[in-house]
Amino acid sequence: MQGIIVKGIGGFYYVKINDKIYECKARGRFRHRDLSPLVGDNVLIDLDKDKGFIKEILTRTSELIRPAIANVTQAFIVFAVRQPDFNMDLLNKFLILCEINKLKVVICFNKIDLATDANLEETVSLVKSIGYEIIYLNAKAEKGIEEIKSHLEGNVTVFCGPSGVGKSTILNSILGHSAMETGAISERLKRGKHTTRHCELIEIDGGYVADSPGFSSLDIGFIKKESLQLCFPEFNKYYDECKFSTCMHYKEPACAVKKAVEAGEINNNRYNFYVKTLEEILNRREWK
Ligand SMILES: Nc1nc2c(ncn2[C@@H]2O[C@H](COP(=O)(O)OP(=O)(O)OP(=O)(O)O)[C@@H](O)[C@H]2O)c(=O)[nH]1
Ligand SMILES: [Mg+2]
Ligand SMILES: [Zn+2]
Repeated sequence: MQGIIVKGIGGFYYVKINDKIYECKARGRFRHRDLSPLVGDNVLIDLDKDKGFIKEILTRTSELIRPAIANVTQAFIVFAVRQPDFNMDLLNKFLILCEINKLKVVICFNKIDLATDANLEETVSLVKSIGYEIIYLNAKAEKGIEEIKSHLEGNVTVFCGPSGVGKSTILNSILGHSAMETGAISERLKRGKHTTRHCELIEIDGGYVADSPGFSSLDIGFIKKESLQLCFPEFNKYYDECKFSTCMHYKEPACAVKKAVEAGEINNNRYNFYVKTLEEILNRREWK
């Protein structure tokens, strides 16, 4: 029988087949192959009364490490305009991971009720220059929720972002009830309390949505240096004009990407992040 893993807790996987959920264990052989089942995996299971065993994981179309989830088709990257403060480096890293996995991306700015005009404008113009779709929300007052809903059909959508930005609050507004636990921002630390502990898929009209635990760091060190530039979609239209076909847009002369940065067509901040990440990747290789 084939189903989809909607939740995984303490070595048990909850596999949905039609409208029933089966508690399953994974067969040991996955561990030998360094493969463990993920939420979102399409799996084949054997049933013994009501207990199930996962016997095969079907090929994944995408795989995220943080949050750990498979077969997602789109990511809503959620940040708050304040409480906790917006973090451009973290957004850049997550965008890279989404591009590597070829996911559709929507950037959500939540808590617009807390924004002072100046800080919102600055952040937004930086993010707009990248070119991704942006949705503004005040999830507590259910503002922006309809716009989110209009993107969900036919997709497996993960909501990700730092702790306390309001991912679970958005999910609850979409679902129309408090399915997810939410937590107030810590007054002392000014950040979330890491309320959500697990990824969980929830079926909605014509698709799935997943809440996920907040994160404060992401590892992108495994990316190949040649792949990195492909993760910056706004560089795309300039590649062909670089003098060298192998141009990394780094120290090479006659680089069209660098010219576009100088001309203000590509955002400086994004280019600097590209260079910083490229150098990290290059340095890592040297020491190996
Ligand atoms: N002012 C304001 N507060 C909000 C808004 N959306 C959510 N919150 C509050 O922000 C706090 C954190 O919300 P959560 O939904 O738990 O955040 P989360 O992103 O799920 O956090 P983790 O589960 O820790 O990753 C809660 O106290 C929410 O009530 C909003 O639009 N405006
Ligand atoms: Mg949460
Ligand atoms: Zn170049």
